[in-house]
Amino acid sequence: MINPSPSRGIIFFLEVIGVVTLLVVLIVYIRGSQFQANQSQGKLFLAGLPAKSCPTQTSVFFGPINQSGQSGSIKKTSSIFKVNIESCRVIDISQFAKMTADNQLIVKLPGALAVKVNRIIIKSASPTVVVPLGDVNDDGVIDEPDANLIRQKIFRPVTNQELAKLDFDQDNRLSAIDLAIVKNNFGVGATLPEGYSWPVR
Ligand SMILES: [Ca+2]
Ligand SMILES: [Ca+2]
Repeated sequence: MINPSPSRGIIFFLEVIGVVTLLVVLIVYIRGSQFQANQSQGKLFLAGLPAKSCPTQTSVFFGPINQSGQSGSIKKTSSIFKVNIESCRVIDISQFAKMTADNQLIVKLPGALAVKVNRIIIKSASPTVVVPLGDVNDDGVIDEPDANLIRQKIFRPVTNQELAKLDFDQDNRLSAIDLAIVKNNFGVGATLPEGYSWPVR
């Protein structure tokens, strides 16, 4: 007669090991998530930038959604902030944390379209916005005129001032990659409320 007790004991032991392992994995995962959330608190991450691109400063608009005349309490110039970019990709937005449903946050990098950042993005674990580069002429749209400005200068000597405006991948030369970045980002970005204008590069 076979005694089933040893095999049942082994199975029970394996089940306990399995449960403990699962608990450990879950605890590590939850602690990792909390750590990531804490690390991201008050930070906004920039995506969609070329590898060598390292913007150092951005313009941030923070103000009421409706600016059509009744919002006299906020002066226009006080609603646009210059914010430094940390590690080429991170913006500290903790000063705008008290964002309500009546406010909006818009981020604009030089040469890029403005990006609206809604409250859902800000409250996520790793708030991230994609930055559409390519607005050469700073008119709030990335389209053929921007691409043509690069075509006119490509393969020709350019001044440092022109390079600062046209070299989107920041490899210190004007190439087909800069043109491709513009063409890939054809589209319309977020605009400022009426009466505002972004600082021109
Ligand atoms: Ca443009
Ligand atoms: Ca380039």
